[in-house]
Amino acid sequence: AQVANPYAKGPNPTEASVTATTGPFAVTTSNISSLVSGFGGGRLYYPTATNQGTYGAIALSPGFTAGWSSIDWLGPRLASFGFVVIGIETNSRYDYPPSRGEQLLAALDWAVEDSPAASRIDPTRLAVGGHSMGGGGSLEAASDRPSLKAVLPLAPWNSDKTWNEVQVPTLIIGGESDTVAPVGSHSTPFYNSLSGEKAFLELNNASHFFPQSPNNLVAKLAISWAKRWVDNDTRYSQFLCPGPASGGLSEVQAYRQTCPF
Ligand code: 9J3
Ligand code: ZN
Repeated sequence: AQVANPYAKGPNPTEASVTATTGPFAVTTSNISSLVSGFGGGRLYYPTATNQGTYGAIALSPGFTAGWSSIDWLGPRLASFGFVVIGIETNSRYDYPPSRGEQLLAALDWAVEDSPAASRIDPTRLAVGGHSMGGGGSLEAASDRPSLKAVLPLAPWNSDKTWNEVQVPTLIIGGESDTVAPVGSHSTPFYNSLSGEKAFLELNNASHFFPQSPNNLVAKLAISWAKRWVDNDTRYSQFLCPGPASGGLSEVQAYRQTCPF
């Protein structure tokens, strides 16, 4: 007989549910003081319900010179599917990826130990992500903390092109027309070097700034990646394997993955 997955939560997903602007869980939001240790504060999003078991937590960093507000649509979007999300401000908006990686880990530690959502979080199921240098920082975090369950780099930028030490499941999303972190010199070599389960979505004609606007395809894959690897919820594999098709009028320039998973 099949053993129920204790981490799976919410109804069986459909194409409509994973592209909807909100998920099944009501979300509580609060500001994070800039006086916290190791990162610059930000905003916390967590499912209000206390009868769903514990939640995984995902820390997200904006890019160079940007604040959390630049990508804040992702906070409630992910949290409403059953995750605690920490949207960070960086200590300085000029911090580079190694610092952003440390700050993402500090934000997870704060969330688990000191945040209003601490009692809701399963400290063994944590993830990171971010935009540009924040995405590059999420790879740094995964390199430093192999116990992470998932990485979500969006238009990632890093001067380090080689991440073979990273075995944490990683979904990279890049833009075909990104001239700041071109996929050919960032996302593609990052993806090729990763050693664990991975997927790479290249968005047709998208610029470096695609993560700064709500996008149903980005949300669908990010939610599915977090569900699959943070919650071990294989009900979401259908959106990752074989994954979105390219060609014609598709938003997809290319999609690669290491399915089945
Ligand atoms: O976080 C980013 O948008 C990084 C792109 C960048 O401006 O890098 C130049 C050093
Ligand atoms: Zn490296």
